[in-house]
Amino acid sequence: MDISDHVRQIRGNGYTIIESVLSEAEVEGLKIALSPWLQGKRKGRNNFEGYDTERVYALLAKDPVLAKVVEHPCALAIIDELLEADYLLSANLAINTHPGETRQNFHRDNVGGDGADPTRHHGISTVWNLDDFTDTNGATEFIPNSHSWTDERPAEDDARVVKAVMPKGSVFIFSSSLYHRGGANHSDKPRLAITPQYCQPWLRQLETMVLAVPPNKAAQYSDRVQALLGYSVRAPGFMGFVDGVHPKRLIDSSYRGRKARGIRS
Ligand SMILES: O=C(O)CCC(=O)C(=O)O
Repeated sequence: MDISDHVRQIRGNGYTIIESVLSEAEVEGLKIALSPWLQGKRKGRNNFEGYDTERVYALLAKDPVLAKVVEHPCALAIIDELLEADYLLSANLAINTHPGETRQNFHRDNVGGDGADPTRHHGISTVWNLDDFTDTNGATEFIPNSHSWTDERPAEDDARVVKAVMPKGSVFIFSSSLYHRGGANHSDKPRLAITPQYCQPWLRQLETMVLAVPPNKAAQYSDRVQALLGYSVRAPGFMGFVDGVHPKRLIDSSYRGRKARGIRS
């Protein structure tokens, strides 16, 4: 399938899967970058986050290697076709679902609250699996076509549920209006994934990214990643400006200041 097939698939069915995008070495590099944060201390605080699931937020403040999936051309080429120019990174977290974790409730990402129109793409979410997603270890579950539902809600035992079974290094890309949930992990090993989620430029981001990744950290990233974080201005107009100037000026001055003080970014 080429990009237009994936775009058609997401518009039509709400999702697509691209298998084995990342090499073995890339998957390993991402796991190593995450490992200091996955020491069993960041378990979820409620049923949604999962009491047997580690969640690590603000990933781009933790290790620059983790930007690989945020700006992966394979995903962005598809999302560019589905969201408006200047779209943003809404959330970017790692989810390590441990054995014994139960399934989440079905939900949509970035719907924008009650009264939002679920038939519009408010965002596109991605799930990059760093372990194989199998029938038993908690692969993301979803209901095909549910991105276009206006009034219908899925029952938790809905028979139409499909699991995103895929070999590690793959990406599941879906409309944020698609009903989905993390599955239950009945296996004996944790299941790790990174989920960068993107939203329209007129929506509030789930994570306040310019605080999560302040200018001195954002300086090390590409222009594209900086723009996705929110160091950008929505054209036409100047939504997002700061103190009368483009927010990237803050990065540039922070970068210059750090360089002058001999600090590596
Ligand atoms: O862990 C997963 O597979 C999906 C998690 C999810 O949908 C969420 O936390 O919003």
